[in-house]
Amino acid sequence: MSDLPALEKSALEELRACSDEQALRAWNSKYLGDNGAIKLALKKIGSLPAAERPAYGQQVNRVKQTLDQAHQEQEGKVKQTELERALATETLDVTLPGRPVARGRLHVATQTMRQILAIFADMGFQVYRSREVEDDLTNFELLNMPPHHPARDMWDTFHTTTPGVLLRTHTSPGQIHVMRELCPEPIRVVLPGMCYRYEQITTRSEIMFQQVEGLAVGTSITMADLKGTITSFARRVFGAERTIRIRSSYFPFTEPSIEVDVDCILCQGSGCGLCKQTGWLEIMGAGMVHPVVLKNGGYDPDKFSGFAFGMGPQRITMLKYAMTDIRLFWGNDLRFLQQF
Ligand code: FA5
Repeated sequence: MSDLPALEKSALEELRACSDEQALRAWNSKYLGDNGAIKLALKKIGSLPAAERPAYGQQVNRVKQTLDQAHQEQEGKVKQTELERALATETLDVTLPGRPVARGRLHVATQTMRQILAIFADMGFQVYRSREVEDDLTNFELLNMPPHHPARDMWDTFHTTTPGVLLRTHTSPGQIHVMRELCPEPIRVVLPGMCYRYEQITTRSEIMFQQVEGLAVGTSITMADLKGTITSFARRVFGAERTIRIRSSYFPFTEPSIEVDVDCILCQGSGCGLCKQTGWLEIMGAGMVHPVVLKNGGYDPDKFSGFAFGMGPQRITMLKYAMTDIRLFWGNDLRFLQQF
């Protein structure tokens, strides 16, 4: 029994010297752990004469309790000291400004699209959303292009694995959907959205690009209305002084068909790199809705007439900012996107 007071004394002395959690853990396994001094003392009971065992056992338990309690107290002290040290050294300045959150912005294509739709809204055109996956019938046939019509060559097409189902090559099939939905009411709509063509990608052509279609149908709509609408639009987008030029063209779904140029926004028509020295920039295809298309939409061409136009807002953006490569639009390069 004589070894127990010495054990208790040295254990308590060592415990007082423990100033951090690591030292406390080492002390704990030395004295109270599975192979610690107290366990050894308890094992020793079996080897003592029977008469001494109860007194020795009581002593060991008392020392164990003392050490347990002392350990708890020392642990509390160490934790408190650690907390005070942390509070004193690791100060937090809550008045510092926070880290700024990176703010996104609208893509330049979306900005242009919204501007175009807003201009047409001012002229009374509503937005009509039409599907991007079309059938051959609506994308071509009902627009006056029967199978094997040579004009189909103007629109290289992505076909799906379902026969007759394709990605629309232009927004014009939307004309059929609107007419069939609203007939016999007069129509004034714009149809924005993505179009797809199986084309060579170049600085001016993408396989996936936006268009904005316009359609007006009524009982006394003439080419003068088309001209007035386009002139008004061009002046809002490119500047109040703009004039437009109309060239005759061909689309199967309009008759007569035209292509529209605006005088160059950079050189005012005198000739420069942007307009390739012509003084003019092409902005859209258009025309008076073909009688066959009016009929396919449900309108009697003897009573109703209409105009339609189709433009590429990305090409308009390129003209506005003198951009040279259409591939920048969907390239996801922040150096490009952050300029707008
Ligand atoms: C058409 O798609 C006709 N549907 C337009 C139309 C509508 C005419 C209504 C008459 C009446 P076009 O293929 O020219 O026409 O395309 C129209 C515009 O879409 C072009 O002027 C151009 O701005 C844009 N566009 C055409 N192909 C691409 C392409 N690969 N990449 C980017 N923009 C394109």
